[in-house]
Amino acid sequence: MSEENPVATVAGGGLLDRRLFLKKGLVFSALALSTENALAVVNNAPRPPWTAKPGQPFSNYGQPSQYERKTIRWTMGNAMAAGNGVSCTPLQDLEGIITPSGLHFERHHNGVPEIDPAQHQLLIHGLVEQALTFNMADLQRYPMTSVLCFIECGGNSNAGWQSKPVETQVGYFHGMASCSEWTGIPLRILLAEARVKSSANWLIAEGADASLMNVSLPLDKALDDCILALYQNGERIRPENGYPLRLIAPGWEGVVNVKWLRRLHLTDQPVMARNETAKYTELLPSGKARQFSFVMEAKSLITQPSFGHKLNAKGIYQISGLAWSGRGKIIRVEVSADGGKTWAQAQLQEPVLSKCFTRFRIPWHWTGKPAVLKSRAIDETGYVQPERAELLEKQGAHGYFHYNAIVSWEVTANGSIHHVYA
Ligand SMILES: Nc1nc2c(c(=O)[nH]1)N[C@H]1C(S)=C(S)[C@@H](COP(=O)(O)O)O[C@H]1N2
Ligand SMILES: [Mo]
Repeated sequence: MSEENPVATVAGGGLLDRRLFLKKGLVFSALALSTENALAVVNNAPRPPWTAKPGQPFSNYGQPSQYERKTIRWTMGNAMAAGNGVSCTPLQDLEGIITPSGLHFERHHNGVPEIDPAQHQLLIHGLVEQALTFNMADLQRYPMTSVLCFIECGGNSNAGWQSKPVETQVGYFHGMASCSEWTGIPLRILLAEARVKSSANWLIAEGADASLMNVSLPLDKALDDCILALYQNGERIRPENGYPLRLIAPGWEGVVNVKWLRRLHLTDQPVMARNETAKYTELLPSGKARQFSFVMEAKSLITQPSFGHKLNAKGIYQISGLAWSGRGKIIRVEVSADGGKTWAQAQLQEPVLSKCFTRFRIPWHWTGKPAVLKSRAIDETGYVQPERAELLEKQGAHGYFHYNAIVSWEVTANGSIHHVYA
């Protein structure tokens, strides 16, 4: 399409009104057929082989189509310590807001423990009137609730700190972020049962993996919206993501979402663990490091089209992407097709939930000229996702964690897509 489909642009570079998706007669790329030819397709085409014999029998646990075998997590292990590394969610290949459990990113410090739920226990102790232990069957009796939220590693997108734009697919760059429905027990219920002493301010959560990873969490957050999750997207949590029990701290950096949870120790001070001192802190231009920077600030990125995709023809495309904020709901996502000179408002797909992935979309008429696509998220606190230069000015150029700058995709005249700092 569509030199003959003149729709008014709402911003430079061919961005169209977000409501145009609802308009009839907008031509995307389907092959147009006459009625005669359409009938011929139905009547004369050879019958596809899968309609000629009965299909496969039932299966106990469904798997993706064999044609989708390329939609996988990219694993980045550590040659010296196989269990320490990450695998990334292929965000560029997914749609909607929920990450399939088998594609949720992974970050382990010492591998995935094989925990027998019949032997696993949770201990709550320290500054409480009554220390308690729970086995998994005990926990099943408590009232549960669901939280749909993203988990994002504080180190996600850290290639953005490099001085030259790294050319790789979205998932490899930004895929240490995923979104699930987590179901479990509000932590405040269990803390009330243990009767937390007024001297308690912190809670140290510890996992039952070989790294016994632990981190400190302010008690306020624990009492606010944390849950102890037993289920992920309806089924028991996958081993990689914390089976049989995990702490969920919505909107807060991945590391405090302790997996394989075995202990909650109530204290008056943080424990100063490795992952809140040596790691997951940010060196600032002043030379001081920022510690306990829990909240993941608003971020967005265009996943479709993005690096690795190719536009094969001029015409109308749907730009699609993800936005999220650890502070609450996304209220607006703006998209630019001219490198940030002008912006248009994208459509937010319902439901728009607090601390959850939000899917945005906007139609775009690509005329075949070079363009630079960007997206910018704004959350309910009024926070605006910064341009890269702004982020560097505030945080310095030597960061590693909490990179949330605007992402720019350059579309060249031949339709290939590159990552640029623009
Ligand atoms: N016990 C334990 N919990 C852990 C970790 C770990 O190695 N051990 N990694 C943390 C980090 S750094 C992140 S980003 C998240 C990743 O969660 P996921 O693997 O389910 O995506 O888990 C956190 N919880
Ligand atoms: Mo992390």
